[in-house]
Amino acid sequence: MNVNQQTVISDELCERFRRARRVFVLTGAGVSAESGVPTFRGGGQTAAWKGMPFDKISSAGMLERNLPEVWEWFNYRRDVIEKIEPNAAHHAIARWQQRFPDFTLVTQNVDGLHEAAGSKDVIELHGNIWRARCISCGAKYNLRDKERAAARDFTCAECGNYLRPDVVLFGEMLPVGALDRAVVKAKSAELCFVVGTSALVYPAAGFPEIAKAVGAYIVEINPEPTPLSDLCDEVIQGKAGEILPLF
Ligand code: BJW
Repeated sequence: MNVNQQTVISDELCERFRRARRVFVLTGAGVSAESGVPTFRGGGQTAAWKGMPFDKISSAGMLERNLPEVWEWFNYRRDVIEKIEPNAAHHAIARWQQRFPDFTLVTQNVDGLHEAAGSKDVIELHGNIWRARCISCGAKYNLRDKERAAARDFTCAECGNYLRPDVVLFGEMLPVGALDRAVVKAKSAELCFVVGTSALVYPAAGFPEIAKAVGAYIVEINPEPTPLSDLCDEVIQGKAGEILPLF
């Protein structure tokens, strides 16, 4: 194990951060936790909806069996997220984009808070809760469109078939373009931050391994250890909103 467990940033990391050109950041639900978005796992708890674990309700099987129930779960979550603002972690990551010549932000989050903080070209691996997609023709709809969202009319204006949330559920393939871009960037990273993810869900959890294999320095920021902690060069145990603004 090569873990420097600490609550402050080491001199080595400061120096690497100062000199880095190619920086790769992978975020998960923990980066939005301090904004008030519930995580899926962590703190010994697992999210559930009406007693159903989230990996059942957010699954390809449930979408086939009970699309209205899936919509109810996502409508509920949009209602929660709508009132929420980006936090200091989202803002720090948005600033990093200005600082590094080659900066990549890959998020597993569907909440859109990185964009709200000003991040550009975010690779959204698991889609976005503010979009719907036709199950038949693939037409996409912006659910920030108040009229459509208020009507909760989830049928396609193009072909009349059902819409579904434009997110990647368990057992579904990730958007190929997003996955390919993330792999290419992970393969050229010098410095890789893994922030607020339990690192249990693949393929996202594989990116730090890819970056490590090409010699990148891997830094994890999380209040709890994860299966990736042992791979990391530094583990900063703490909240993203408190640690990231220190850089
Ligand atoms: C803080 C904090 C603070 C708290 N500051 N931190 C290889 C091996 C085994 C299985 C597979 C494999 N490859 C693929 C699979 C199957 C599956 C998978 O990975 N399963 C594992 C769980 C075993 N993967 C898939 O199905 C993916 N599809 C795929 O690979 O297709 C091909 C294929 C299919 C089937 C079989 C094989 C291949 C798709 C995955 C889609 C994930 N979708 C979800 C739901 C999205 C929609 C929705 O929002 O409902 O995405 S699941 C859920 O987990 C969500 C998240 O993006 C994802 C990751 O969670 P994340 O972000 O890590 O959050 P948490 O809650 O888990 O952790 C929060 C962390 O924050 C904790 O560590 C806290 O400590 C920390 N924290 N406060 C910093 N303030």
